[in-house]
Amino acid sequence: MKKKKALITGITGQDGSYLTEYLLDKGYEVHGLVRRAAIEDPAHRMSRIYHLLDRLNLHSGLIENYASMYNVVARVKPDEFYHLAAQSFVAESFEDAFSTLHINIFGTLNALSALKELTSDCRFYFAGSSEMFGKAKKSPQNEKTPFYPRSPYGISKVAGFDLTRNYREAYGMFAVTGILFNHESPRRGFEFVTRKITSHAAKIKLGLAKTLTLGNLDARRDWGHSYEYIQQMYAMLQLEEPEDMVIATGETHSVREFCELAFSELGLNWEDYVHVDEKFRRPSEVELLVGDASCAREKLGWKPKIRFKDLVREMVLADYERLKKELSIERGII
Ligand code: G4F
Repeated sequence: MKKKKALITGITGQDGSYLTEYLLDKGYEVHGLVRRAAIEDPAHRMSRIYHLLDRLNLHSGLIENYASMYNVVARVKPDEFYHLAAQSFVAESFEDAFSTLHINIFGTLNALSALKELTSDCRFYFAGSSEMFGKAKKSPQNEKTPFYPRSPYGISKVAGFDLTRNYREAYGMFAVTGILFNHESPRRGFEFVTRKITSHAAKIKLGLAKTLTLGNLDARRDWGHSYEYIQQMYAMLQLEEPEDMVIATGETHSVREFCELAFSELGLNWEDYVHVDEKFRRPSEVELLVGDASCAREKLGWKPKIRFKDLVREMVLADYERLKKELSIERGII
């Protein structure tokens, strides 16, 4: 049987790397669209997929450039397209709203438009976000909850959601949005609060740092594991009918609770090390997110297995072991 072809944007990121492994295991031919700079410096910029490079097909280009997108879609003619690439750091979207909106909105429009022109049977997944709910009027949030984005990033994701729905309704394409709540792992970028906490807690334990400075400790998020979430992206594209869906654990915890747990895993009291600085607060904050994933539970059989406590433990221990190894190499012990 002919191998199915998947094209992934954002393949070098946390979700992209797990999804690539998952699809390769399923026998897919996997293609990725990456920036030229990543191909020039694979050890650093492609560290999450470095171990997979000989099993992948990478194409250089920019998602925000229609010609790049058109060319790669024409070359690959994918069966499934996972559009994960974005400027995904909410705080940065306040600093540079123009780039965020440009990359995120045109990236999605370019992908949908190229697919419509070249291979409209391809199934399309758009990485939506719980940030679209923003200052939500009700909790928990589900597919019927009105959007109230609180950042340029959130606004760009609402636009991507609407574009995806419009291509589905106007052209009959199988195009869906996964409204994923926060999902983390040891592969998470260091700028996000969870990884910032786990990497600093590990550094403090090893004597490599003294303090950790954060912003709003009261913000609450519904945190799940990336590896479980990418499986739901795949499952959404295997349904008979296209449908947008919330993926979440249904539990919410504060940044403070995350700190408490992460530090205590390493035998530390977080209050001795964590400071607050206003500069890490956002001009407009999303205070509380918690998802109602009953639709995914019913249609995909979704049930999170990795709980909050296990997620925090996995992340903090991974950072501790990584830094310990780096230290030993530096000191010539191994
Ligand atoms: O980890 P965060 O930066 O993630 P945020 O803003 O919730 O967004 C993430 O999840 C979304 C899904 O809902 C994705 F769409 C998005 O791409 C991204 O992956 O911040 C979480 C919370 C915020 O309320 C923030 O204000 O932590 C608070 N926080 C407090 N101190 C901090 C810090 N966040 C960061 N990054 N750094 C801090 O020092």
